[in-house]
Amino acid sequence: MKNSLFLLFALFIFSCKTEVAPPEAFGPLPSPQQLSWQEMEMNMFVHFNMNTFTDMEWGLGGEPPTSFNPTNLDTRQWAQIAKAAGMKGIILTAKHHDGFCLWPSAYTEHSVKNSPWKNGQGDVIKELSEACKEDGLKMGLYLSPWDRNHADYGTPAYITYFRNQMTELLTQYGDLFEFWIDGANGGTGYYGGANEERRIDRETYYDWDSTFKLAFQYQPEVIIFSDSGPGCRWVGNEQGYAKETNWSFLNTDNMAPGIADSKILQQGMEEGDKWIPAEADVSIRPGWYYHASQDDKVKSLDKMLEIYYNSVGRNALLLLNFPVDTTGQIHPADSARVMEMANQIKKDFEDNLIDQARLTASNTRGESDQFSVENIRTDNEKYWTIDEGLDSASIELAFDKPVTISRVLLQEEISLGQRVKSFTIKYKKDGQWQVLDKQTTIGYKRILRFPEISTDAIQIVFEAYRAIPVISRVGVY
Ligand code: FUL
Repeated sequence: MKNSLFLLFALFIFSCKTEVAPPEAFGPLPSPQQLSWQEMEMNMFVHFNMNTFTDMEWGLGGEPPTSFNPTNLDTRQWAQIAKAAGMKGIILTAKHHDGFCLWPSAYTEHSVKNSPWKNGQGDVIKELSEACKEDGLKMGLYLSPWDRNHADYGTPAYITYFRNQMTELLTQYGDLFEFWIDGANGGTGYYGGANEERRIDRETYYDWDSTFKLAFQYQPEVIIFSDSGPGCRWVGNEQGYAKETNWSFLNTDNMAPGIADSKILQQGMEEGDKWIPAEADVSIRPGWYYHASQDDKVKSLDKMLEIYYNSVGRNALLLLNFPVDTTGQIHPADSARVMEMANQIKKDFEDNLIDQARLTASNTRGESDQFSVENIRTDNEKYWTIDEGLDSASIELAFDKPVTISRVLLQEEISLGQRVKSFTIKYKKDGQWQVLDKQTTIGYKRILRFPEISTDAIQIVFEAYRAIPVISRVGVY
């Protein structure tokens, strides 16, 4: 009897040791759709529409549909470039501010159906959806709320029109991963021939809550982009970078599409009550639309890499725009540049030196293998975390032979929340710890770039966090 009690007790202790409870999720959390969206990391944006043919950035709305006439439209070419460059989806301007529709909408004559392209029988959205499917890419669409063509813009009738168009796009082309709501809204325009200035109340005119509800009725999984989400938020600039401190939280009181403080959007809100991660949009050229005069103004490789490191490397998704030209294809200068960028990124992360490191941690949750620091080596579901109540934690990478590095990559397990507020990276030089960098947030992914150093040990100290750090991956390159 005594023996069996002892055995039970031993079993109890043993099971306590092997089954340590994982940390509880903390704060606002991403939905499963937001999680998969974040993992896309880099997507293609395509600005191609009436402006392509009028050499404009913002058409006035009175352009004749006959001006739209690509000579050799090839959405497969777009998809192949996106895929080759490692992008996972394509978002196209189905309708920009000038109101011209790339699909034969039943609700307007201002569309491809009255253009000479394919004798009015064409549908660019359909062609893109097929190309994306063939290449395993996801498709998203931009539908401008501002419409400088429509006679009813500014009245309630236009809201019905806008929702009808949204319904067409969300029901006729398969799954959309993202629906893009731009903030520019109101001003002068053609407006069915009125040629006047019209202003709307950005907060109330669209009754966004009801409009989004309608969108979710058709596609419950779609990520809706706008200044204030709800799926993801504008990063607050069009240069393609987030701030170093970048929280995926936002408090959207007093915000709406087109109403937001861009400084806040660039870094999120540490105390925000909703998970609304940042999307950094930027064009590979100065303009969003194609202008032959910008053929020699494609961003340099250095600039492109800076954009990558300042977006993907700062907890944002990169939406890289290609101004498709009048043939209907991506210009060779742009495709060449994005491939240079993709190849360089691949090279930058080819050789992860963590493979050669011995890892130790200041603490491991319940001393359990389940939460071992070994988990940070690879990109899997497992992570390293610590016991509750500790107010600092660190990990150390030791190398038998000195390594030369110029990048460190960190990832939090964001399904459990974004937690880290500040961390310091140190490296050993002549037997002494030196500070390499002191930084703030991590989030889904944080990459630090710095001039090469040679070292035989690296230490990452997590100094402040909203809840104990949960680190899914570390890489050194
Ligand atoms: C802006 C628009 O006004 C530009 O034309 C472009 O579409 C850009 C992505 O968003 O707000």
